[in-house]
Amino acid sequence: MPDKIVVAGVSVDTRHWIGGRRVASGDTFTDASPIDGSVLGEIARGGPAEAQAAVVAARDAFPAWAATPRAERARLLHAIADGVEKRLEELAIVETNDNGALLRSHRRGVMPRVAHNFRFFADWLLKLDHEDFETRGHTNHVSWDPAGPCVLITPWNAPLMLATWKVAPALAAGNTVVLKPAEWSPLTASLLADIAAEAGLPAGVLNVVQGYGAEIGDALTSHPDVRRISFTGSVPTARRIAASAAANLTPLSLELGGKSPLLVFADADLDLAVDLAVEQYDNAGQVCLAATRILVEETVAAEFTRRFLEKAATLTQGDPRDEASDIGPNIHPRQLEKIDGFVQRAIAAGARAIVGGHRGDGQYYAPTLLADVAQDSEIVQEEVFGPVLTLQTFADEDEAVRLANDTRFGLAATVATGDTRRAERVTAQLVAGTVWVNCFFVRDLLAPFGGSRQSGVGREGGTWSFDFYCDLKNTVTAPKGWNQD
Ligand code: TXE
Repeated sequence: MPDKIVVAGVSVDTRHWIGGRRVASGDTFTDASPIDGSVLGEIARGGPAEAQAAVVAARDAFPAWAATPRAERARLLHAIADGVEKRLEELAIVETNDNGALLRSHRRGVMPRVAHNFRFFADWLLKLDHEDFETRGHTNHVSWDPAGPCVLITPWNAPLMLATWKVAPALAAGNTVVLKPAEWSPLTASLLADIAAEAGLPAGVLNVVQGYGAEIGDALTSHPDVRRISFTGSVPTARRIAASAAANLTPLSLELGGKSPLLVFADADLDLAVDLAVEQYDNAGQVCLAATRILVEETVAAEFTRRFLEKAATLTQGDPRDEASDIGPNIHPRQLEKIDGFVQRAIAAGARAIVGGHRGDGQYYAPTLLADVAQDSEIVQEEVFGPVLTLQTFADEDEAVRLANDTRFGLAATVATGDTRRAERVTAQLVAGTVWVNCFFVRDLLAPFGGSRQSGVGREGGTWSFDFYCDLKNTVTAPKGWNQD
């Protein structure tokens, strides 16, 4: 297996990055591009041995990194952000070739945010306050202690973005990291390892292992030296990880799927509501937050649908490297099959495709809107993770809230209304980690992010990230002179 492959002119190392060294595996897996199915290269296929080596490297590097002054840790994180910005175009083009998301989004939105993830947590680290207070003359000192080696397991829908949401706060907190990116999009994690090394991050502080979750995952998540596990991905995999982590009661952060609603009230700006609805096709629908259940007040449903059709007809589906494209391919032939399975079963059960309802060419799926769907049907209850939306109507506010909350998920919800009072009433009743009113996808790292119900456990962002990645310690010191003659 060659140690490096060239993707769109960018050289990417296909080996693991463990303890500051590139490490090959005997076996490999094939990484293909969703754009045209072409093989990008063979990637090191890690298993228990690589998991063990990476956790040991992280464990050995931990004491020195934890003891590194905060200002120095912050400086190194800013240096990584500089490296991301310097190689922004390379990261953008490699990510697009690897996961099929739009190049223009990677260039202008995602990769700048990747750099921001490092800067934000570097700055936050410096603001993190230790607390002191007194109890009957005794001093309480509450400190944010680094927890230890962290295993971070990430998905393919926004590979570097979601990886760095975890890597940046974990490193800032003084922890060491083993990052396992998804096997369908392994490349930018390898570039991140290069960037971190160039920035001067000490060996073993960030390790990257590649491979199939089923082969390397358990050895990582059941390892007794791992102090935190953070995972973004599917609910079934989260259950396996939670079971594996239970052996050592390793604390978990789980960011899982969703089946979020978009509630459109008759008093809403309908053009805005339609824009919000069509936005759900972004990233070919492979967004955990996507509001895939569109709930519209009966009286405006016909007009909403008419405008939706008009707007959807303006979308261009095509090569994600083309600046003119709005919707790219789906990640993998298996994902495409899964999406089509959901749609065809829904149609067989009586759903009506207002638009789409079928595959496109290659790995593309036609943007789809399905009406006449029952609330308890699979298409309304299960996460599709493709460009597939459902349309339902409601008679009044109570019914809107009831339908919105009738799900095992609770990641996000969006409300379109022109009535502030209504917005307050409705948002107060919705079960969701994030609720947007007349907007979507506005995400500040200061805010807590995560899901209720089966959409996840824990919150990421701002202080909440440090809550998770630190061991909070309270040290109580007796008053001077206590117990002394
Ligand atoms: O995800 P997995 P898959 C949802 C979405 C999608 C479905 C399936 O509905 O259609 O999940 O996607 C690693 N121990 N989301 O199967 O399996 C795996 O290698 C440890 C929502 O690709 O959850 C990868 O790195 N790790 C979502 C990561 O888990 C294991 C994003 C995610 O893969 C493992 C992705 C194991 N036993 C999918 N098995 C979101 N919330 O954004 C797998 N992995």
